[in-house]
Amino acid sequence: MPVIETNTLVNLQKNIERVRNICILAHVDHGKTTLADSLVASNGIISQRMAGKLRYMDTRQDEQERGITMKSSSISLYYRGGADEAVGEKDYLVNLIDSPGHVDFSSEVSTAVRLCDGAILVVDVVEGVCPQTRACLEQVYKEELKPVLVLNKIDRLIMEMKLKPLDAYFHISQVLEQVNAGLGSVFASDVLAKEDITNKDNYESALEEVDDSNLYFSPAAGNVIFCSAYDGWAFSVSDFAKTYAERLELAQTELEQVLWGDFYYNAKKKCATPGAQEKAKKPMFVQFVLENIWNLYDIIAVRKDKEKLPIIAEKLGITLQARDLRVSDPKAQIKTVLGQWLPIDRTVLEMVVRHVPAPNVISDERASRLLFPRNTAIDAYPSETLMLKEEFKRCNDQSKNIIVFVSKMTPVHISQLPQNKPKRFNESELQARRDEVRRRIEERKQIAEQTELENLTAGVETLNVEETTVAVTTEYTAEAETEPEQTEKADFAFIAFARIFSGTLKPGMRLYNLAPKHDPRNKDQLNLDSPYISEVTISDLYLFMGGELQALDEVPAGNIVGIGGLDQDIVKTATLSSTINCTSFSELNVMATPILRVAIEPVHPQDLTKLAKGLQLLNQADACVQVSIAPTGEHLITTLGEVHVEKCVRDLEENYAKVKVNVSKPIVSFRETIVPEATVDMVNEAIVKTANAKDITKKIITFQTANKLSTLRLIALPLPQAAVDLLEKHISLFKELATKDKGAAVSEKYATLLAQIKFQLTNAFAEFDFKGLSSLEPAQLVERIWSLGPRNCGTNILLNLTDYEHPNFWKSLIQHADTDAGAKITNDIRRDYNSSFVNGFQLATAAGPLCEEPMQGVAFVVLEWSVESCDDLNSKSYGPFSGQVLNASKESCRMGFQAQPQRLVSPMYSCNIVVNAEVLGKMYAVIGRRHGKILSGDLTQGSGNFSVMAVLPVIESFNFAQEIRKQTSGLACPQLMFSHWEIIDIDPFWVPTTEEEITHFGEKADSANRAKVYMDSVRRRKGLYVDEKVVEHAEKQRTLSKKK
Ligand SMILES: Nc1nc2c(ncn2[C@@H]2O[C@H](COP(=O)(O)OP(=O)(O)OP(=O)(O)O)[C@@H](O)[C@H]2O)c(=O)[nH]1
Ligand SMILES: [Mg+2]
Repeated sequence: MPVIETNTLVNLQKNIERVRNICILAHVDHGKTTLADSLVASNGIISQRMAGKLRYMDTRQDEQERGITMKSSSISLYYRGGADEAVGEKDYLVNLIDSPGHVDFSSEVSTAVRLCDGAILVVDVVEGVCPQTRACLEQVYKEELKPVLVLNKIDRLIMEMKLKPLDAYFHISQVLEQVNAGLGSVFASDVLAKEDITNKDNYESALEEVDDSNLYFSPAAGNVIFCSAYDGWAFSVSDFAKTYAERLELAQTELEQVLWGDFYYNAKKKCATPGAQEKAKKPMFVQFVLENIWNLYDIIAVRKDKEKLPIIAEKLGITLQARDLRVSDPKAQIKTVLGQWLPIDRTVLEMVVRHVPAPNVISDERASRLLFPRNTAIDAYPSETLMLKEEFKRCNDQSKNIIVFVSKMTPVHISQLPQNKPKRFNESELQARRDEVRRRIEERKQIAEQTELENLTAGVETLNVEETTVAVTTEYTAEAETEPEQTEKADFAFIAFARIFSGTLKPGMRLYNLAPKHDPRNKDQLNLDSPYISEVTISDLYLFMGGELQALDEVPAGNIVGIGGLDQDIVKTATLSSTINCTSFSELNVMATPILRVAIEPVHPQDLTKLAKGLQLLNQADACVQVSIAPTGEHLITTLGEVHVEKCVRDLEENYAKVKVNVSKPIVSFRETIVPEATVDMVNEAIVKTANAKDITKKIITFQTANKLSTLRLIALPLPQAAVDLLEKHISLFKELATKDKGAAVSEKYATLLAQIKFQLTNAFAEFDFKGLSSLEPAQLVERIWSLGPRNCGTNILLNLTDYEHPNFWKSLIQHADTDAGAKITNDIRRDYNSSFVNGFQLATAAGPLCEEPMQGVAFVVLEWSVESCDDLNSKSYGPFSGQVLNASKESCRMGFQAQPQRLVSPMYSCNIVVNAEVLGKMYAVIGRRHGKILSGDLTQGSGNFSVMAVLPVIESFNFAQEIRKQTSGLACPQLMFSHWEIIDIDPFWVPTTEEEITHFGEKADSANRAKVYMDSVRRRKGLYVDEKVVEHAEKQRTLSKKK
């Protein structure tokens, strides 16, 4: 295949109907990059023979070394349709983005998905649906992409698992079912989330009413490909339907419907009949498809029967070169034979072109979702903005309104930029160069002859040699001097990875960069003085070709493009437009939140400024890293996992900061909570409670402000788990509503959602044990919620049971933040100190007493709050009264918390590990040692492997992957993923009290208390007081020196 000229691609960019933007998604190692290789080879960029081995899209050195993709990268491919009538013999441009499958780089997937209209979902048929596959399905659904399913690594069923065609068929059907079940559950949860489930009857009807017939993957619907990316072949059922239509005397379209599924071929009646399994017949897919492929593998790879090869080739209608027949490697031969018979590039690209819509086919819903933020009413936008949606849907390259979305900033070494690369010469320039070189050689020859003659006569050869060496050295040093200066400038340029949604982009254009807070509904913001609008200049445009870039003169709407010159203006994502009436694009759907934090410091303190600069660049280059500075002055990076930390450190050391750095042990966040009194002690003996211990009033805190003019009484109680889960689930919603622009109306949808949450919270409150302190109904209690904390959105509740009437929490979320949310106008003096009280609660919940970590699941029930009205409130001796109220509220919350049994809450990772029976025991041991729990460990059907699902505390997870790999001789390779928060059910302050406990643990309970160890490590890190004795028994210490 000849290399495709850039011109061909550029011309196709203008023909919007012929453009397709797609990404390849899958779980790690399912074969995305291998598949991309085959498609790249179809454009002659790499050779067919090297496809699958080269992994062309993995351009980073560590990607090649580790064999995993770490970033998403794009390439533009040319495809000429042909085989399919719908596609026709036309030229197409396919912009393909390869994405990483490792969970640590999942936000790179989000950046890719946003720019595309379709996705190739790859699933390894042996491993089946894995956690990231589900996450990808969710992304595809949320971004409304048209997916195509590729069932990859079919060759492993033949060569590795040695399955018979019929068993393989059942195995593949199971995998397909799994994928569809995954898609179904994403779909169901979305439908249910939209419905109003406060009405019980709705629950059933919601799912029944929606049409999901087009949702699923099915070979008959033509959106499933069977493939072996490594062996270079792939087919869809229509390929075989075409071949067999004539022989079986059936119409091709009819055959497509029955070739997959429970149909067998009735040779007598010459028709496809359903019920193959019931009648113990061979399904048609086995008879006409799988058996053929199994046969070829048997002849070529198992029996290595070279004589049969030419006969097979003739039957399949392919030509084999003499060289192909001589090759001794059976894998290479498979690739030649099956690759020609069922070419992977043609099958995949054909399906993509047919299935994935062109960029100008954007549904109304998708356009609205991209352009308008979720919680706002669309009607409130000015007509200019609403009109943009129409242009956006048409994807018009002639439009004067330009809309561009930048999903990430890609670092590119400046030597890779086309303007810095040596220019390609055309033929006449080349000829001129050749002449010039020839002339110079002639000249040098003459000079050499001349000098030789002179030297001979003068006899001073040695001197001459010295001179030349000197000359060479000076030249070299001159070069060496200039080089560091260049690197000082900037080694990397950041190229914006973007898609044009409307208009045509040209270098030199000036556009507005619209910050996320830019809102055209707000008239005050619709002028250039708005702080959310800045102007940027487009300096260069590029076409992404894997690791290479090609300069472009203009790019029309609907295409993926690289934009230069925005380094200083954009950090991660941005919306660029020629009009300020455009909205800022909605945020990317993130699949995972970064939780692994490490502190970074330079080995040599003088390099600190370089490190700070490097961190800034890293922040820009990596979509999922968060860079911050701790209050203690440490530089922190928050990442998605260990592999991600390694990548960031490598980038810092080699590219961005160029200094050696020390990386701290990971810093893990904890949470603090309280639990109901234990009924059994640490040795499982029932605790007999004294009347005193049962007395709940002992737990009520009474606190007075310093000037004694305000008194409050409160108690801390553990919230029911259902309520905690509910609040946790909706944290982002509360956050969004709490920080929303003042005056902005909330959309109808959000009001319904809040009503639903209120309803569910009422149900959860039914379990709330108030210890007889309140006789209110759950629904009334929900109304009495004063605030959530910390930051107005956490899982802790401030509950007001006093006679004071607080501003209604629920109404304040929906309405204007400044109005007193429906509360009656009162002259209650406490109203003036309302915010001080709430802020005290916010501060207390943001940093608990155990180790200053946020609280979780605590209800602070205020039983009394009085303020004596008197002129002396702000008297000088005690400071402002509002400050005193804040302090009183904060301190009493902390004391109330301490009056209850306290616990640490640890973040937990979940991991899915597939191992064989031999190493299962070792793996259990590793998990047990790290205080993990096995949730399930089932035998996977047909493979003798166990699929183990486990959870383990994040703090115990360091080097877990490495240890497991070592213990199982590299057979198991777990991926850790954040799963949930779990209470560590050990009192950090526990000391043995009952007789049994003392017998069991000893008086001092020297065996380490895990919760205390965690707590102390956090306290030590934060420089808080740690209650520990360095020397326990000083008098018992003795010197073990020999007595003489
Ligand atoms: N047997 C077999 N191996 C395959 C096939 N496709 C890919 N592989 C192998 O699977 C491994 C992973 O392939 P990659 O293409 O790097 O997988 P990936 O999905 O890009 O992985 P990440 O980018 O890290 O998520 C490589 O060792 C490939 O050689 C296939 O069809 N058959
Ligand atoms: Mg890859």
